[in-house]
Parts: sequence; C-alpha cells; structure tokens
Amino acid sequence: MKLYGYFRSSAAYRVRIAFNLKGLTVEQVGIHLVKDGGQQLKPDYLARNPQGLVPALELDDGTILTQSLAIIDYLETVHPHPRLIPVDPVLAAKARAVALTIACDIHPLNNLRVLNYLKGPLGRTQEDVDQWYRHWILKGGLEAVEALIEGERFCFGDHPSLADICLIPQVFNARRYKIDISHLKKIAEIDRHCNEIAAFNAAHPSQQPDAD
Ligand SMILES: N[C@@H](CCC(=O)N[C@@H](CS)C(=O)NCC(=O)O)C(=O)O
Repeated sequence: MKLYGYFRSSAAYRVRIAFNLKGLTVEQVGIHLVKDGGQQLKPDYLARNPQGLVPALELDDGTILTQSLAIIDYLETVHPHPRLIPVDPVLAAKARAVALTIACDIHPLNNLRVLNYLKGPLGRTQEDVDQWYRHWILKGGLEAVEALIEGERFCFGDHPSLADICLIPQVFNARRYKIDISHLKKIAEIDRHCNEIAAFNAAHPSQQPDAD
C-alpha cells in the first residue's frame, strides 16, 4: 500500500496515526502542497484524487481510496484490532461526533486552498486571514471539542479512538499557526498524553521522510 500525503497535512497525519495504532506499515509518497504551485494539483496526482487533496491511499491492487475518515474506516473494517471506534454505541457516537466536528466543521474552513483563496482572489490581508483562521478553529471548534470530550488521557474511554486521531493533528495545526489554546485544559492534557505514545509520536510531521 502507498499513502500519498504531506508531512504537515493534518488529514494525512490522522491516517498515519491510524496505521501506527493498528501496527500496519505503509509506503509513504510525499506530495508537496506548496512546491511547484502544489503537486496535489498536477495531472498525475489529480488522476489519483480528483479533489487535489491529500491523503490518498493506493491499495496493492491499484485501487485508490480518498478522504482520511473513509481511509480510516477501511482500515478499521479490514484490520478491526485494536479498535479505533469504541465498542459502546454511545461512546462510539460521541467519538465520531468529535472526529466529525474537527474533520467537517473546523478543518475545511482553514485548509490551504481556502486561505489561499482569501489571500489571492478575494484580496484579504494576512491579518484578515489570520483572524479567519483563529476564529474558526476556536469558536464552535476546539472550544466545543473541549466541552464534548469526557476522558482525561483520551477523549473517550481508556484507549485512543477516532476522536484522538483527529484531535492531535488539529492541535498541532493550531500551535503551528500560534493560536493560543492554553485555556483548553482537557485538550492540552490529552495532547500531552497521546504524544507520549509511540504510534502518535511516529506520525508527527517532524518524523516524516518528506519533512522540510
Ligand atoms: N476531508 C479531507 C480533507 C483533505 C485535505 O483538505 N487535505 C489538505 C491537507 S490537510 C490538502 O490536501 N490541501 C491542499 C490544498 O488545500 O490545496 C480528508 O479528510 O481527507
């Protein structure tokens, strides 16, 4: 299997954590999102993912899967242990809700192509773009996640779940953009704890072969 990703991509980071938690290996192929005007927009990559987004997972038979949560769902189905979705149906729904809050409601508003569109065609200043980023990552975003999570070491239950897999990369992003999240105490504790686990640590952007 080949995972097309980018070291700083939080969506690819989610998939790397899932692979590591399941003890699976995958060949990584770097798609540089900035170099050459963005390698994700070149015809050879668009043939793999017509959305021009990473990650994409190429299976051994050549099938391509896109969308990080769909890829993780595929891994969960094919390699069910250890589980990334809690067995308890209520906890499972809560873990999915946190994952979807991040993947559907926070991340798309702050994605590279959205920020570039604000700066380019819409002519907004860097200050406007920074304010946009800060607003959408906090309001109804990580501040809501802070209220939703129930665990102390992980978002829900005693094991890392899809919620943690989505949370840790989003926290990395927030810090990278120098967003003050120090008031989010539960998130800070879960982030600290997860980053001590080898599966999370090895998935960190700084550990990737394509890291700048
Ligand atoms: N919903 C998609 C989001 C994928 C996505 O937005 N990836 C970003 C990197 S985190 C990307 O490829 N951005 C390229 C761009 O904005 O041009 C998923 O979860 O896989």
